Amino acid sequence: MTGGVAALAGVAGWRSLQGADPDFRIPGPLRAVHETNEAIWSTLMRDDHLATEYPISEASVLRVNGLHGIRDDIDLDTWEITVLGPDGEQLGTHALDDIKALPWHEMTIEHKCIEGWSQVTNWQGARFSDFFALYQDRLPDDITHVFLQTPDGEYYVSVDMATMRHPQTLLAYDNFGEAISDRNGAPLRLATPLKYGIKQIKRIGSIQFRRDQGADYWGERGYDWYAGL
Ligand SMILES: Nc1nc2c(c(=O)[nH]1)N[C@H]1C(S)=C(S)[C@@H](COP(=O)(O)O)O[C@H]1N2
Ligand SMILES: [Mo]
Repeated sequence: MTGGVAALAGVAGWRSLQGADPDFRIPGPLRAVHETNEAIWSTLMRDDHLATEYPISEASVLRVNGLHGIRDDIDLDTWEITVLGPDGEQLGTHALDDIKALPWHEMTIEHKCIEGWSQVTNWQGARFSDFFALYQDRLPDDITHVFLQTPDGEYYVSVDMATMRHPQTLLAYDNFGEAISDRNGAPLRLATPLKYGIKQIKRIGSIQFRRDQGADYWGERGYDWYAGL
């Protein structure tokens, strides 16, 4: 009896998902759950709340997972990132040395993938907040999100500004004192223990400061947009 009711509820639930008006290509009811998560987690997350860090002896080079936007060879000598403002205007470009000129930070954190695995790993690079400071004066004060894309545009993420400005959100170029490998995201990737792996884009090609959420590769494919930890 209970099973039968549950099964019926399941069918009804599925029908209502199918019939729902898709916005951002996610059925409405699912999106509502995601938005509730976002409200809860963004309230819990504070600048002074730091994710756990681990001794480096417990860490290992991250297993490679996800090759969207990084299958082609990359010429590390000519790579640069393009920085865009909210209306798509180009604000600047940077070679890796510009990022390396920012204060160096290191963290040994747990990387969590929504596929159900996690691994303690080490990242070294610049805080995104220090990078943002290079542009803050030239940006309107209503920037709410950052949109990052691979050079070929195949993989892209958007992340809320509170996460991007958190001290444990890095533009990472090294791990364990060595350059990040190509398949782990050379020459520059996002690293943060505040989000699942899906947000930690490898091989950043462009960064846009936005007034709205912006596109998100896995968000558009039904995963929780906020992807908070
Ligand atoms: N460009 C790009 N970045 C990406 C992905 C991807 O497919 N392409 N996958 C994401 C996912 S799901 C995870 S778990 C992490 C894995 O990083 P790793 O390969 O260094 O372990 O990268 C993230 N960043
Ligand atoms: Mo992942």
